[in-house]
Parts: sequence; C-alpha cells; structure tokens
Amino acid sequence: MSDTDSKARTKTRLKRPSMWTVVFLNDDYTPMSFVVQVLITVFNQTPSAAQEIMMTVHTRGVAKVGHYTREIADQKVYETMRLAAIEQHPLHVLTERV
Ligand code: TYC
Repeated sequence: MSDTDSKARTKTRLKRPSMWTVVFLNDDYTPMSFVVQVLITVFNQTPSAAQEIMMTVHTRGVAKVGHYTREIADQKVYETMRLAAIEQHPLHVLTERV
C-alpha cells in the first residue's frame, strides 16, 4: 500500500474541547467588594459587569461567570479560592460541565 492510498492512513478526528462553566455561590460573609475585585482581576469582567454578576449571586444565590476549557476553569477556581483563603473569606466557586 502506498502512502497516498487512503486506506493506509488513519484519520485524525479532532474533537472540540468540552467547556466548563464557573459558578459563584453566595454566602453571608464575603464582602461584596472582594467578589467584585475577583470578578475583575481573575475573570476579566468590566467593573459594571462584575457589580451586576455579584448582585445576581447575592440576590439569587448563584450566577454563572463564564465558560472555559477544563484547565482554564480549574485555574480560575484555584486562583479565586487562593485569594479568598488569604483574606479568610468563605467564598465558594465551582465548575459545571456545559
Ligand atoms: N452576600 C455577600 C454579602 O452580603 C456578598 C456576596 C456576593 C458573597 C457574591 C458571595 O459569591 C458571592 N456580603
């Protein structure tokens, strides 16, 4: 079989990476300003979008913040939890498969 024979080649099928949503959860203690700051610095939100997302979490209990590949979502969750731990805030965020 020559290399140009289609039967000799294995087809490479690339799947789109699955996406993950990062979700913020409300609590009674984490300061609103801290949540807004994290949304701006870690999630690249504008100050007004960050304020709106924070208020959605505060009033409804949860809000989706963005869709990312697994590695990026995990990194953002890790960074958020690290910043919250430094300040001793009980903020909690999680990922959900889209
Ligand atoms: N509920 C908090 C407060 O009143 C604010 C808050 C918003 C906490 C969003 C967590 O993910 C959160 N200080």
